[in-house]
Amino acid sequence: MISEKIQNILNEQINKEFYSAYLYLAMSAYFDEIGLKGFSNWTRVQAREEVDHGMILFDYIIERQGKVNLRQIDMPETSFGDTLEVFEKIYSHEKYVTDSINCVANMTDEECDLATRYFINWYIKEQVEEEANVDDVIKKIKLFGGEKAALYHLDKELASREYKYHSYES
Ligand code: OFO
Repeated sequence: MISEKIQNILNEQINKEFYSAYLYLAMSAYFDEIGLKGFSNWTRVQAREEVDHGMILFDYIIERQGKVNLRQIDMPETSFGDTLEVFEKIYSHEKYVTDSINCVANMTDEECDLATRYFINWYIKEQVEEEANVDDVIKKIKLFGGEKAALYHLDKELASREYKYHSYES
C-alpha cells in the first residue's frame, strides 16, 4: 500500500499528464488551422502518449491499493505563435514536468517507498527522451530559419511520427 503523501503526489502527477495531453491537443488543433499537418500530427501523437502516462499512474495507484482522485484539468492556451515559439513552449513545459517527476522521486526517498521509486524511474527516463525529441525539432527549426521550403520538409518529417503504446516496462 502507498502512503497518503505518495498517493497525493501521484494524483497530482496524473493531473499534470492529462493537462499535458490537453496542451498538446490545443497545439495540434492550432497547427491544423494554419495548415501544418505534420506539426499537427506530431503534437497529436504526443497528446496520446501523455494520456498513456496519466493512465499508467492511474493503474499503479490502484495496484498499490491507493485511491485515484481525479482533479479539474486547467484550460490550455488556444492561440500560439510561430513553430519555434510553440516548440520552445513545449520544451519549457517538459522541463516543468521533469522537475515534477523529480519531486515524486524525492518523495519516494523520503517515504522509503522503494516500489514507487522503481516505478517512477521509467518516467525519469521518459522525460530525458521527451526533452531530447523536442530539442531535436527546435534545432531543426533554428537551423533552417524561416525558409518556407525547409518548413515544408520538416512538416513532412513530423507527419511520419506514429503513435505506439509503450508500457512502463519498455
Ligand atoms: Fe508525460 O511527459 Fe510530457 O508532459
